[in-house]
Amino acid sequence: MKHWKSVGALVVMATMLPGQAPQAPDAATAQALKKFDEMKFGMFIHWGLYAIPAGEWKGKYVRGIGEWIMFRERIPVAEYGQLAKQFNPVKFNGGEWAQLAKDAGMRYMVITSKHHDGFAMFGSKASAYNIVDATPFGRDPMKELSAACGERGLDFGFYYSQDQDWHEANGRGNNWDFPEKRNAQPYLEGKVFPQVREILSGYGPLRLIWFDTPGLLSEQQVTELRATVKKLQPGCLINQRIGHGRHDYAQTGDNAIPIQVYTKDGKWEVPATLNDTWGYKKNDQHWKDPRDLISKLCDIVSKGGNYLLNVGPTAEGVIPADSQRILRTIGQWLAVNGEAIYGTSPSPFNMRDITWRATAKPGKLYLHILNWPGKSLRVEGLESQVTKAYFLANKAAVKFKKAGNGYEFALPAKGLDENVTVLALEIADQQAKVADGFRADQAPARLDLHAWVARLQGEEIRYDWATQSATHLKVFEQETNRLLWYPYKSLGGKYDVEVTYSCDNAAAGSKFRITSGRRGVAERSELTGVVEGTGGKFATKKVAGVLTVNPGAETINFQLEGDDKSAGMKISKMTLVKRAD
Ligand code: FHN
Repeated sequence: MKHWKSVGALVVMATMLPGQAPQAPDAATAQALKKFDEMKFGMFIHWGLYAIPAGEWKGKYVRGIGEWIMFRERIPVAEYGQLAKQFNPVKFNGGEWAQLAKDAGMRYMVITSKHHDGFAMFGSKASAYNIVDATPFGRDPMKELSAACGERGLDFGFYYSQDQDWHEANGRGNNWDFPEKRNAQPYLEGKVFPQVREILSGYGPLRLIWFDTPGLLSEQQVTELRATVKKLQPGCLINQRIGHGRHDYAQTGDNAIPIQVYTKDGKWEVPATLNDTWGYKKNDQHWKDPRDLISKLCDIVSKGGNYLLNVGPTAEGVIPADSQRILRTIGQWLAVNGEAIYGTSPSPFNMRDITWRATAKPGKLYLHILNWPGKSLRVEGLESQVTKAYFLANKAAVKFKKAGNGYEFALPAKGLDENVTVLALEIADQQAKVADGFRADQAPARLDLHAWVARLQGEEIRYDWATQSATHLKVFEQETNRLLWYPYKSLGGKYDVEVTYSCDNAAAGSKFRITSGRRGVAERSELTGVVEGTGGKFATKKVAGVLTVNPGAETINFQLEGDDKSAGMKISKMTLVKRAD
């Protein structure tokens, strides 16, 4: 069971990223970045041999993300490679996939050309372990897909796992077939550089190349990898997971959304799942609610990011029906409200709660109402004069008045849209003026970290919309379900901490732990406490001690320790109160 721990270690390398400045852009890169920033929403596709076992090996359910099955089960290369002989996605239709992305309002697509299992999903001369040469399918689906995207005006890009390759003795990760010390250079020269050249040469202009789990490659190797890309397509953007700061734009961790507006390290993107896996897993039916995803899109864009939302097609080449339903719902929302998303700039306000988010265009503000506040919406700190307010959904004028340090808008009792209603404001300034204390670059003195903003990590953890809280905080020997918030340079200092939760008296008693730190870095701050019974009602409890958040801290975590007696507790938020000392 020891190897489960190393899954964590390998994934960690992919997530401890924001905080590095990107490479200074040349003209082609700068132009591509501008386009990329405008697009906001893209489709991620994880498709490979792992779609055949689909989360089950030899009749046994395998926990965790589906595309990691080879690693988790330590399946020998010779055995896993047999899957290629069965791979025959006869229902694959590139036009349908591209059309789905288009219908969803997505503006770009990124698909796995080679994941960590080492199998190329394109016709490769550099390795016979590829979809054209090793499967009965015998076609190159990437040709069809890149063409279908081009026809529909969607930008196209490839995911490529550069360091991890469990098929190769000199790739990283497979120590069950290849226990000897690895030498990355021959693997890079024999497979990675040639395949990267292939995908940059045979599939038209790529908007981006998406490397992953940079891991252990040297700075020189990564610099050469970057040069290989830019030599063939200077305008092809390179994501942060290339490693060593050789990127054009950044990623947050998987499913990780910064708690505040984040513009310090250039453009960034949130890679995220529709359920709990990237590659298809037949048992994973934990589909996220379209309302949640639409709200997350607003949240991410208001903070400065793009949203790269994943689908995991089956081995037959079909995108699961639930994924299609969810994506088309998002597309319908964007058809009405896209003006408030595409081509916008981030919120000029800081995020105080989860009632609304804002995006901006010159002379305009868009207020995305995520949780309907009743008959009026107060927007504190807005100093620019509002000249007009209306809903994007029906263009109906909304009454407003100046109130205190901001504005108050009169709302109907219910939202116009069951997902998110957007209120558009015309303002007298090109860029909104916002009062001190409310501006995007200032964290509120009492900062509520809502469960909704956290990454909910684990297969069992759930978000309960009715109470806006997270529950099912299960603890397993190798994994713990938990909430993670991502400050990404927006915080720094010492904080008193309060936790708002509910717990039945009979289920009380588990120890909880709150930590702040950067993974892979020993220094971290930690508080512990015991879950108290609240008679099932929400109550706010102060935690003993002081939490130190380093300005470079990547996460703030909440989890139960030791036993899962209180797993059914519901946590709605953690509040950080800045201390004077
Ligand atoms: O290990 C991969 C994982 O399988 C998946 O591809 C995600 C997508 O962002 N990236 C890695 C983990 O961060």
